[in-house]
Amino acid sequence: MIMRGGSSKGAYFVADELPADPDRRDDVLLRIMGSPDERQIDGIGGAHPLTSKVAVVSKSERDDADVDYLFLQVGVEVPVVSDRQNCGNLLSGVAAFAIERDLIEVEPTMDAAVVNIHMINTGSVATATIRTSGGRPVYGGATAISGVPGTSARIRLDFDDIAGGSTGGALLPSGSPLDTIEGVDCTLIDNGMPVVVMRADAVGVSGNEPCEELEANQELRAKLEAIRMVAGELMNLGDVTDTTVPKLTMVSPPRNGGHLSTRTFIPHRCHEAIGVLGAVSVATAALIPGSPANEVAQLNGDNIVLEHPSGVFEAAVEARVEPGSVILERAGIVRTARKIMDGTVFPRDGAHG
Ligand code: NQM
Repeated sequence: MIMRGGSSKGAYFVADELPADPDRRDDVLLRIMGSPDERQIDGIGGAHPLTSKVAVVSKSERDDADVDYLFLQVGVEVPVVSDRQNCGNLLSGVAAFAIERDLIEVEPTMDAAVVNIHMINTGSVATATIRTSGGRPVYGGATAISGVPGTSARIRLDFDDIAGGSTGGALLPSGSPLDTIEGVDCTLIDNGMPVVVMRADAVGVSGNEPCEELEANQELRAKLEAIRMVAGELMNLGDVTDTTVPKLTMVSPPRNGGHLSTRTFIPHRCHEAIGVLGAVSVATAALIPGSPANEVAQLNGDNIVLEHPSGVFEAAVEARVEPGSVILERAGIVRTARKIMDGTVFPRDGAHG
């Protein structure tokens, strides 16, 4: 099934429809998406990291989860399928997909389903609350999210205990709220997604530029990549040359009624908006005194509105900030998702390399 999940789009599979062996599975996925090819012309990928994504879903054996969700990022121009990052946008479609495929049952009389989703990539559990009718998902509704035209049914995602999921367990994997890399002050944070957060003016931009302008700025990109390489080591991610984490977010004061302005590289293309868990991590950084995000943010309350290139993203982060520590209580966000098509995909023949 092809679904839009939040502001991304991907192919959703029931796990046992794919080869169990990860190498064979990845080979099939590359041939399904049409990778490697900058246009993904011979497959169903959308020629951008945000539309070259896969969700693999199955019933969960865990007591605290209904379904397991594995996220796979399929390279566009490189023949690489990576499970090194999670994706909160595709996560938005997982509950509806699980109901569509009868992996979970919903009482026909209920108008909502609460689905606990074990996120295999990071080992933590998210709770999705989605609208249902007659035991099936409802996609139509009045909720708008930036980066997606029109409105759809509201999906609430709540996260508990997601800090350090990719980086060894700590919210601040380097042990400090502030590291200086290549002369730039950064907060290295993982509250669901490993992100390097830095001030836009510290890398020579205003932070208000459109994505195309930032992507065309070779000096900026070289600087960001140099920072990312060092940050990867400090964040316990090792050599990150070929991985999609950590992400890089440049922050600046808000300009459009939000609390903080953002521009994010994921990590080589500029995000048209901001990732879900990426946003939760950046919003959390904004709460930490001494972090570059906290310096430029104009906060009031638990709900943090991040401005991004196509609008705003609101994250509710409940945390207790005490001298020397940040105790996270819960994070929640609102998304939408939609079933686009359901059918049979024909992987192209032959080797992908
Ligand atoms: O951060 C893009 C997206 C994402 C990831 C990326 C995401 C998240 O927008 O949870 O959703 O950062 O690669 O789909």
